[in-house]
Amino acid sequence: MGSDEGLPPGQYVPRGWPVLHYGPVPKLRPERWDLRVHGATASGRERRWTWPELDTLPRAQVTADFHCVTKFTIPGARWEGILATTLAELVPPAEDATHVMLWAEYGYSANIRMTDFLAGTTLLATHRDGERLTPDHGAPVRMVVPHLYAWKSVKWVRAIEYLTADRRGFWEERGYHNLADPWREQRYSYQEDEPPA
Ligand SMILES: Nc1nc2c(c(=O)[nH]1)N[C@H]1C(S)=C(S)[C@@H](COP(=O)(O)O)O[C@H]1N2
Ligand SMILES: [Mo]
Repeated sequence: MGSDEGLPPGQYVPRGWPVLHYGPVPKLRPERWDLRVHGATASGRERRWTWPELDTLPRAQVTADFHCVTKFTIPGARWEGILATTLAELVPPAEDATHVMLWAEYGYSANIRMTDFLAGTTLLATHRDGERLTPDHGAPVRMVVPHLYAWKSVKWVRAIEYLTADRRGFWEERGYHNLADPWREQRYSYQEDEPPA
């Protein structure tokens, strides 16, 4: 293990890039695949992109550490894909949209605040470190929310739902922290009742 300096509390740098998820790796059916932005949109309508259509959206790169709540941190991952802010320009959220639910294949989900979605480093990633994502790391597209614990970085993402009230996602319903800031070690839901440090 290298130096843990500069990492959030309790984190370490592992060898390689671990694969971590609940359930099986979904099988990709490109002809049936789409990505939807729905819920509390400004227009009241949803938008949907097929796989070839998604390829036409403007692309960007984000370099950031990636922190799993099981305590490994991947330092300096170079992600490439479509910024969440780009999606929000294409499909503006309604004025009263405060949160976003990220939905994956098989119903895995994670909730984040609209401010997390619009943070500027949140993206829909297709590549990491210059290589296309492999199926076990979330291909064809995964969310990356680098400033939060990685269970919020939903692999195999299929839908982005704007919400006008917060709702807990898959792990948030099962004992994990609603906000998941690694710098505050917001790991477990029981910490939500603690006074801020
Ligand atoms: N769809 C889906 N996305 C998921 C998960 C999952 O179970 N299902 N696990 C999360 C967790 S807990 C982590 S740490 C990261 C791991 O990403 P990696 O396997 O690319 O390292 O994916 C996140 N995204
Ligand atoms: Mo994780």
